[in-house]
Amino acid sequence: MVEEIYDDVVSFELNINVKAEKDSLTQTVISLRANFTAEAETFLSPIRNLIEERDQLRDHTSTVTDINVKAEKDSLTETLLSHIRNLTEERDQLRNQTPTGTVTWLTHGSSFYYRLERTKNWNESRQECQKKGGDLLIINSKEEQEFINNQSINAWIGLTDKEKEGEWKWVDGSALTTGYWRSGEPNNANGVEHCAVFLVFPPALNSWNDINCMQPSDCICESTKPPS
Ligand code: MMA
Ligand code: CA
Repeated sequence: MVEEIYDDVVSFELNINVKAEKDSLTQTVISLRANFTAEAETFLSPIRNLIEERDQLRDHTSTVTDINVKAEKDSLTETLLSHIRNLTEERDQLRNQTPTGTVTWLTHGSSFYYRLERTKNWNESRQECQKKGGDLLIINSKEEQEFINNQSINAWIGLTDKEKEGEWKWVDGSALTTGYWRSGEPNNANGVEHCAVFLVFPPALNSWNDINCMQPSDCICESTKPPS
């Protein structure tokens, strides 16, 4: 009995000691943790500042780039627009130098060729040519193709397949034998292209394209006598 009590007292004391030790260790851990956090903060805060600074620089850089690109674009646009204005003015002045109704013509071989600059669709152009005693141009030889090609004009010629798709005929009713089509032409784009035009750019012997007959264009007339 006495031994048992003794044992109890001893184990009670032991427990008290263990608890005290545990409490002190806990205190140590808490204070170590606090120190660590404080110390970590002294490292982290400069890094945070750097990250913030980097982000600000990034934003700034992209704004500066955007501004430069926009300025350059605006200035190029302005340059282009002013070129267009000048060219338009020049064209209008040149147009005005040729009074309406004045026809310039060229002789070549046994034909007279003249260009009507008032843009009309294919039928109207043909009528204009006929009014002047001719008809839309018919090309019978490579030599004639080269001669007209050298005049560098985008204009209707007397060639159409509007009666039957793919059957190209000259205005005198004869069938086309040798054509000077651009590569890929005639392609009857969108199924609406039945009249032939010269397309001077880029320069090539094969210079014809088929386009919509309703599109306005200049035209080349041909006649056996000077235009009336
Ligand atoms: C393209 C090409 C031609 C067609 C025109 C119509 C620019 O060239 O498809 O064959 O006649 O378009 O505008
Ligand atoms: Ca075409």
